[in-house]
Amino acid sequence: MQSTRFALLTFVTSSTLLPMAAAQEPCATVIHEPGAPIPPPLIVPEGVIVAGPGETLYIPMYLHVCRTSAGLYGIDEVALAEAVDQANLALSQLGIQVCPVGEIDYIDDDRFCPLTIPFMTTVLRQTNDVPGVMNVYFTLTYLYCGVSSFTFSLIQGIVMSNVCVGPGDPSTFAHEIGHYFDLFHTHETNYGKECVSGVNCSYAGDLICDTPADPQLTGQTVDLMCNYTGNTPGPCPGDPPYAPDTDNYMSYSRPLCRDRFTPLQAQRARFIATTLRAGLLRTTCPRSCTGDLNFDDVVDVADLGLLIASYGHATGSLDFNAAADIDRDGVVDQADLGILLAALGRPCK
Ligand SMILES: [Ca+2]
Ligand SMILES: [Ca+2]
Ligand SMILES: [Ca+2]
Ligand SMILES: [Zn+2]
Repeated sequence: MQSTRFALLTFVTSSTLLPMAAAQEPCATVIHEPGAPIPPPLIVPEGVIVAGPGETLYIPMYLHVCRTSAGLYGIDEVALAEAVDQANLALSQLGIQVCPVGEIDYIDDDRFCPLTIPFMTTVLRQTNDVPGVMNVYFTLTYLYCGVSSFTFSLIQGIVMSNVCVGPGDPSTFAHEIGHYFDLFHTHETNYGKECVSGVNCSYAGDLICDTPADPQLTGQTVDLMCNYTGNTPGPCPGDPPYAPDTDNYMSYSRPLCRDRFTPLQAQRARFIATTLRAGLLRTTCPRSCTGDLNFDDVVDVADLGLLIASYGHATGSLDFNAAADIDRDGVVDQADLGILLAALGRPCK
C-alpha cells in the first residue's frame, strides 16, 4: 500500500483540502451512551472458530440518501458507488463485504440535510429504516465524518457525511462499518487506558492485543508520511512513550493513512458478524428482486409479513419500511401489496 498511499498523499497536498475538514469530528460513535448502561467488555472466547479463512461474510446494506426538501445536496450515485467500493476494499481485510440492496431511498427533508443539530442523527436513523439489514444514511453534515452503532447501541444504523468519502477519505466508511461489528477505537478508554507495554491489552483500551496503545491520534500528531510525531508518555508505570499504529482503520489517524485492520480485529469482527449480527449474514450478495423485502432471494410469506407490518404507513412513520414501499410513492399500501402478491412464491433469478 506504500506507493498508493504516497500517490494519494500527493493528491491531497497538491489539491485543496475542504476548509471544514479540520474542525469536523472524525467519528461520533461512543460506547457509553448517555442514560444507557455501560456495556460489559466484549471478549472473543479463546479458540473460537469464527469462520474459515477466505470465507467471505456478506452483509446486506440499505442505502438512504438525504437531500434538502427541494431535493438538493444529495450524494450522487457515482460517488456513492465509489464509497461502497472503497469500503469493500478495506473490509476485505476482515473477510466481510457489504452489499447494497434494494433501491436507493431518497429522504428529502431539511431537518436532515444539511444535518446541523446532533439530535437529528438519532431521528434520521429511525427514518425509513429497513429491518433485517444494515441501514446507512448519507447526508451533508459538518458535525462529524461518520457515526455508527455497536451491537449494543440503542439506535442502530450508520450516518456518513457526504464530505468524508472519495479520494481524500477512503477510510471513514470502513471505520464506521468496523464499529458496526464492535470494533472500538484503538484509543478507546471506556474500559481503561491500554498500557504501551500491552500488559492489560485484553481488558483495557480497544480490548484487542495486536493493536498497540494509542493516545488518540489527530492530524497534528501524524505527519503526511503517516509517521506518529507525538511524544505522549505511556499511561502505565514503566511505559515507554506511545508508538501507535497510524495505519489502523479504527484510529483517528489521517484518513489517507488508515489502510489496515489487524488479524485480531478481523477475528473480533467476524465473531460478531457470525453471532450477534448473524441475522444479517448472507452467503453471497442478494439479488434484490421485486418483492424480496428481506433480501433472502425468495419472495415468500416472510416478505408478505414485512409488508403487512408496514402497511398503511408513510415515510416519516416509525413503522415505514422503505423496502416495503415497492412502488416508491412514500406509502406502503394496496399497490405495493399487489406487486408483492404477483411475485409471491418466486425465487429471485
Ligand atoms: Ca489494543
Ligand atoms: Ca424474501
Ligand atoms: Ca407504495
Ligand atoms: Zn469511530
